[in-house]
Amino acid sequence: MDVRALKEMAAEAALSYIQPGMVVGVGTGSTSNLFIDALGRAQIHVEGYVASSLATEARLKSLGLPVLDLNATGDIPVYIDGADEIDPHFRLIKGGGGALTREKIVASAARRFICIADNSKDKPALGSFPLPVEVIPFARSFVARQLVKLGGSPVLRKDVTTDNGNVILDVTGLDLTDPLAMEMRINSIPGVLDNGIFAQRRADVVLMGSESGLISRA
Ligand code: ABF
Repeated sequence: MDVRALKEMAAEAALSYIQPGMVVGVGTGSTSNLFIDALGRAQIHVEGYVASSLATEARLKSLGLPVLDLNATGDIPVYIDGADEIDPHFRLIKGGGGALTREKIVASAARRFICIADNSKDKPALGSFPLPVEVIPFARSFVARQLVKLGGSPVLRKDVTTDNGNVILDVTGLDLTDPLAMEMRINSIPGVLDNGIFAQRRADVVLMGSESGLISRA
């Protein structure tokens, strides 16, 4: 089975968490795109979808799926999104696609966060994937120096401007043995909008496609 088929297995399984009439948060990335395609085929009569990026909004709309503004919805029953790394406690690294801030906002507004992935994302601990940090351009250099003081090696992601008009620093070398502490520490640097550690708001359910079938953890 190729990786796409494993992602599709997880994306299809996530459909069972959606009930008619719900507001559903939708993530960003290739696995989320497969989930959106599955939504297009399933045509569940939801109230609408809250998109975690402009790309997701465009894909939902291209399939005729109704998109809602987060400011016009209350709490969201369920959020479905992918990840770059998943640890055994359902803490995540996200943001390889650059949409981490809106993803964290929608995940935090959701009562349940269902993480969908192929099982290559299953890790004993976080930290091999470079940590994305969204930074206000004015503060780029200052924030990079603070990240070096924390033990990291930040690299500016080339030719990327986020949906919020910011830049991304991809950081290797950080000690993520306490992901929650590092999430908070990085977010306390002035100029950082958010970072891709999802420890404060972890996933509630993990659905992973694997060669031996769907792995479902809750
Ligand atoms: C988003 O998509 C991101 O947070 C993460 O970077 C990425 C997951 O990668 P993919 O689904 O493309 O494998 O959820």
